[in-house]
Amino acid sequence: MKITSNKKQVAIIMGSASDYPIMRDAEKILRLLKINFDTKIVSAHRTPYRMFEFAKNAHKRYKVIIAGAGGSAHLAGMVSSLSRLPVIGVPIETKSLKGLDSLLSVIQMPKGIVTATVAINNANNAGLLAAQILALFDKKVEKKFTEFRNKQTKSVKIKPKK
Ligand code: RP5
Repeated sequence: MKITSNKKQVAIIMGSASDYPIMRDAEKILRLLKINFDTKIVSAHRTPYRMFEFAKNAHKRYKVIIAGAGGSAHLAGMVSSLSRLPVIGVPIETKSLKGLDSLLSVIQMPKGIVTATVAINNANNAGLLAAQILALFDKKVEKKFTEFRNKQTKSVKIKPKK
């Protein structure tokens, strides 16, 4: 008997719809690697109860969480504190401080609670890191990720075009 499941491998969450143009890059790379995901808006400040509910139950549906936020970007850290899943934070660029505020908010976690952090706006790399985590125990993802890496390596020319 086939057991159907609505489980997804990755949750992509973001503090605001305004983060979506950047967070789409995580969706794109996950799609390329045939990794299924859900995408949701979950704000640490504007929807704290939604964030709590999401984070407390995330391990029932997902294996990795990608969390993007900008400015006083507490989403990834707070979700890390509430969930045992690995959380990858994406600091979103801001107008006032160019995303340095977001970067420091996401990366400077206290000892004992971990958030992996990618470069400002680099949701693509968050997707890749999620894939690398999944590849540890998922042969299909491992194969897709290795193919991606090999293709990328081959695409780098030895000489720049004149
Ligand atoms: C953060 O505030 C969001 O993650 C977003 O990056 C930033 C601005 O949000 P909006 O004012 O555009 O909704 O919470």
